[in-house]
Amino acid sequence: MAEAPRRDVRNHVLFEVATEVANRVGGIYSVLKSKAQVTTAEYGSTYTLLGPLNRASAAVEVEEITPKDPALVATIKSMNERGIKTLYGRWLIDGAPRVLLFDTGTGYYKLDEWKGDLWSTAGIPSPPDDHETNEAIVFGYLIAWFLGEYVYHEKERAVIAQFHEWLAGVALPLCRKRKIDVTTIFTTHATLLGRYLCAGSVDFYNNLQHFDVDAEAGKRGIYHRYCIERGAAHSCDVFTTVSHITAYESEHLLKRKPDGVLPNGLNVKKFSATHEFQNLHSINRDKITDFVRGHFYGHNDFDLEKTLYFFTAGRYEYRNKGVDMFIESLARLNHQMKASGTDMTVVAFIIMPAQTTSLAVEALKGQAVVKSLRDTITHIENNVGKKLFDKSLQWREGEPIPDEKDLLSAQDKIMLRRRLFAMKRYSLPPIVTHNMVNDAEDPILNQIRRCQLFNHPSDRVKVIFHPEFLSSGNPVLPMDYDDFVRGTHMGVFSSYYEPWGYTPAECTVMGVPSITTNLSGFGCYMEELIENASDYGIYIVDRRMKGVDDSVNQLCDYMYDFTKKSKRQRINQRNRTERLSDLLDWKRMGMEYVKARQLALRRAYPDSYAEDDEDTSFFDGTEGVKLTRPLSAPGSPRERSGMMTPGDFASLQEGKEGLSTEDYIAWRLPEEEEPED
Ligand code: GDU
Repeated sequence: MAEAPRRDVRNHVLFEVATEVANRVGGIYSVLKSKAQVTTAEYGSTYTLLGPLNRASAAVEVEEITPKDPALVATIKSMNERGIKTLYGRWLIDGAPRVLLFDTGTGYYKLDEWKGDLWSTAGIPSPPDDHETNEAIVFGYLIAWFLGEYVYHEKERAVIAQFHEWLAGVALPLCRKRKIDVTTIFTTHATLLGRYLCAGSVDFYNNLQHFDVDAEAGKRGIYHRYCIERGAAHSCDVFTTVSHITAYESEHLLKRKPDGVLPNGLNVKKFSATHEFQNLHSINRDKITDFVRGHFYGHNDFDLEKTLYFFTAGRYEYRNKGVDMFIESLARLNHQMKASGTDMTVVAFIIMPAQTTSLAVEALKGQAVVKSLRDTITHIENNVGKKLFDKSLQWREGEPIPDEKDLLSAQDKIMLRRRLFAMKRYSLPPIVTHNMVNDAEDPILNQIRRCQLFNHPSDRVKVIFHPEFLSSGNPVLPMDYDDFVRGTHMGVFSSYYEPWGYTPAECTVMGVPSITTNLSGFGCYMEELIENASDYGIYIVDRRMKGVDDSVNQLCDYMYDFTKKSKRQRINQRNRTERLSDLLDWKRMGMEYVKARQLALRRAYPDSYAEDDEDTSFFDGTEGVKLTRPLSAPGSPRERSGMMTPGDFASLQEGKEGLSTEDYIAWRLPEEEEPED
């Protein structure tokens, strides 16, 4: 048989496959969307994201265009002719990457055939009633179909397909079995079993090596899903995950050691003036304050100038996201603040979507009564102003100057009196802004009840649970998430299970200090990278070596110390936090994706690389220095040479150097520093 022509590895084509392309579900959407700009800058039109078609969100996020790549045109045409509907277009985000979305509904006519095939070729079972798995199977078979046809039409260039998460992973064993001439990368953003085990009461990290994975998956009814995830991890050319902690977990739960770590970055937008983000903080803080005034109507007995806004946010995973610990620490903080006699107040927000029926009447009423008070006062202000003006015009020398007592009319007084009485309240300000479907059994509400954080006037810590993601269209708290984060003083993410954790990273690039844990990918990453991370507004709670009670106290101490900072100190800290954003920029983080793709090409097409060019491992073993103290005090840089690269920490494998460290986008923290007061 004639040897297949060698594919061009330099001018290769890149596909990225995920279920959250132009369709927000969770963190993977954030990865793809924020990374788009750097990837399109590198690949241009040879980069396409493949995902299932969600018509509602595609209508908003995608603009249809006509494909030009002849192989793509031929493949789409052939699939369309066999009944598969697709949408090709530009995703309307920074970078405007091309997307090809498959209507999985049009592939269901083959579901049974594909399920049988999955069992016979990969040994993966699929029960009849699991809709999510059925979707994953149809999507996976459509992707394998697409890639198979694409490489049949595209004979010149090498093709890389990168898959995110098990839901997009069914195509991986198929590509391997069918010997489709593509090279593949599988990136897991968590493991199924890890998420399930941690959500229960398991001592996860101390038992990772000992779990009987098949039995544990079986007990939780996710054996078939676990098979897909494990099958994907074992049949890709390059297996990666988002942090070292998840790499360790994957090695034990999926039984393959990842080839490398691809930490998540963000699309960092730099302001022309450094104080601009501080201005945004104050504008958005005022918006939150407006909400707080309404929420606490009748109980505005604390000084809003001396009030700090803390928050936690994310998908509702009570234990995994550390909400249990957050609320317990808030209770201790409340006690500590009361005991110290401080005049500060903390309002702690919990933003986690839960099942609700509607907004609560009390929450709506709060905003309404404060709004009518404001309207009435504006009206009175106008009346008073007009009267004062008229009286001043009529004034003659020798007469007394206009008396303020004559300015407020009887009618104004009645109006004001009405508004004041409307604000009388006989109950405490509510905890939750919505009517919950399962109020009595909701874990967050129950923990708040157990800790007795009831927004009593004597409480120095007030709690507000907003069981819906934020949006500027919401009548109670009309703010988008990013604006809300900017307006707060601190984010608290005391996660137990957190492969990466976008929320604290987003805080950092917006110059908002945050607390995270050394069980989160982000926390470990920052701890490795920065000496004295807390000076930069990155507080890391130890949930590995400490008992639960000690970790709760540590979290409480961090928050308590923060309440003692002066305004000036908080401003300085925000400046330092914001300076870290370059560390999280995709321009830097994206280099790990480049490395992964290089490794995938080398593994699939070793003949295309010169012998002395050989590279067998993803980790290049480069070591670097930690960032030192932000102030003039000397830091303690490690005995290292060269610059670290984002995936380098605690390398899982040592190997030859792949990309040289000079390839990394240079970053450095500015040295100037404002004086502390
Ligand atoms: N968010 C909103 N609106 C809100 C509150 C939050 O859009 O009102 C967004 C945040 O901006 C954030 C996302 O929700 O981007 C939540 O991010 P997480 O990292 O907490 O999301 P997931 O748990 O869904 O993500 C999973 C892992 C993370 C991380 C991520 C990407 O659990 O640790 O690795 O994949 O890799």
